[in-house]
This record gives sequence, C-alpha cells and structure tokens, in this order.
Amino acid sequence: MPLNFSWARAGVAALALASTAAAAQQDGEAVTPDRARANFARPITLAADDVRAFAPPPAGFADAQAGVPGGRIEELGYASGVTGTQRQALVYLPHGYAAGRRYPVLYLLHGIGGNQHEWNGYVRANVVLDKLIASGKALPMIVVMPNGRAMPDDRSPPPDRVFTPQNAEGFAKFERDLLEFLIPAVETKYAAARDRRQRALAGLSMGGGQALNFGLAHLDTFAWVGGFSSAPNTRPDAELLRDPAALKRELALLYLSCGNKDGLINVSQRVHRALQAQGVAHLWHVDEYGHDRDSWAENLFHFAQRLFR
Ligand code: FER
Repeated sequence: MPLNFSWARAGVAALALASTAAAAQQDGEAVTPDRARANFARPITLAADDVRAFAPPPAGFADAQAGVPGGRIEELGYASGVTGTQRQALVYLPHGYAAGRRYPVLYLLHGIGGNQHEWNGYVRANVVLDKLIASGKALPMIVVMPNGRAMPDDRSPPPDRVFTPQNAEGFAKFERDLLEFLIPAVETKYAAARDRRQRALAGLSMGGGQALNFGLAHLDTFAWVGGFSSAPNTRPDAELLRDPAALKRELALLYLSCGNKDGLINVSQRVHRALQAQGVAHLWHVDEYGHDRDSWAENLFHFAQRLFR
C-alpha cells in the first residue's frame, strides 16, 4: 500500500482531473493540484547555512535487528467532538513500559496522503525508536501516531483527491481534535506525564506544517516541536512567530529540517530565516534527500535523541 504520496504513483493525468473548487480557508496556503505541482517544482536555492547540523546515523539505524528489544504497538480509539466519530491512533509503548511510571509523549504527524500507519509502515519509526531507546540514546517515551485528517471519513484519499482543499481542510481541523480529544484520551489510558515539558509535537510534510502551526500556538501544551520537510500549510511567519518572546522563553527545542532536493524546502527556509531574524533559538538541519522517508527516518533519529532532556 502506498503510504506516501509520489507523483509517479499518483499519475499526473489523474491529478489533472482533481477538483479545482475554490480553496477552503485553512492554515497557510490553500491546496489545489496545480499549486501543489508548482510547489514541488520550485527551484531550490541553497544558502551557506543550509547544511547538516548532525552527521548521518550509523548504517542500518532504521533496519530491524534481532536481539533489539522492541516496543509494543497498540491502537487507541477515541471519541472526537470535532468529527463526531470514533477515531483511531497508533500508539508506540517503549520496551518495558510499566503503568507505574510516567512517560513523556511524542505526537508524530503524517503527510497529506498518509494516515496513522505512515510513520511506522513507511518510515519504520518503531525500529528507529527501538534502537535509540535500547542503546540509551533516547529516553523511553510513548509515541502517538494519530490520523491527522480530522474528517468523518479520514481515510487516505485516492491519488486524484490528495491535493484538494477538502483533504487539506481536515489537517487544519486536527488542531482541536488533538488538543481537546486525543491528548486527554492518551493521558487517561496511558501512563503519560502531563506537563508541557513532557510533550513533543513533530511531523513530516503536511504533518510538519501542523506541528509548527499547532505547537508554536500552544506552548502551554508543548515544549518540544519539530517540523520535517514542512508543507505550504505552514502558517505565515507573522502568525507563526506572533509572540517571539514567548517562543524564546517557553520552547525547550524547536527543530526544523528538510532535504536539499525537496522542492518544498523554501517553506522551511522561510521559517528558519524568520526565527533567525527574531533571535529564536532552533536547530536547522538540511540533509541530501528529497521529499521521502530517508529524510524523515534520519530526522526522527536526530530529533528523538534530543527530547525530554
Ligand atoms: C502543497 C504541496 C504539498 C501543499 C501540501 C503538500 C498545502 C503536502 C505534501 C505532503 O504532505 O507530503 O502545495 O499545500
């Protein structure tokens, strides 16, 4: 099952048939197939500081290996007052998870064509986490992988309906679903710590835009925020950095990354420059990948090690 969008898989002809209805109001830039195609094809201009902050991980860091104790994956069902439906999230419980302790929680958000299985299925997040936790490089944490498309029908759309305002609208609606319904459900069911220093929000592409939009707007809920290859749903700088003093004071980590072959890199570059201009500390990591799992697995590797310290 294709868990990530690719132009080759979707077929450009199919995209031409997709809805071009007037874009609904939403975070950042409205989505249409034409605009998405143009965004992915934007020329890439790299600045001197658009480079790696970290060396690549050891070979095999995202490959399953016998003898590494694995976390457990569960389904969490929760009632959402946003969609009026019962929704599903995937939950990673670290090896040795015991209800008597309190674990920090990372919420990890998928891309525009994906669902709650994308991080595990396509990126192999669980393998990356198992190895980091087993080697002591990351702290044991609960990782929640929700479905970030807060719609009554939240299935991944067919290829010709991925880049439509209707699909993108669900990603903006997820803000309330996350804050008012998912987080309380997680903290009721699991041994989750309940303060902002113990909650992180990160995502890839459309999910990266969500993580920046929602994380920076809700510093009372999240102290750790990561945007990987963030998409054009990322809010404009003036909104994202509405209160730079609060960002400076409250963020434990703001992590931005993108591949230097990803046509969407201008989104992350723009946020990086705005943060720099305002003097908001952040990590900026540019790797050699495109809009793909190689970048996302590596950035999870780098990001997860720095969390909750
Ligand atoms: C766009 C191009 C790509 C866009 C979103 C995406 C909001 C998302 C891509 C992904 O999640 O992989 O123009 O508009």
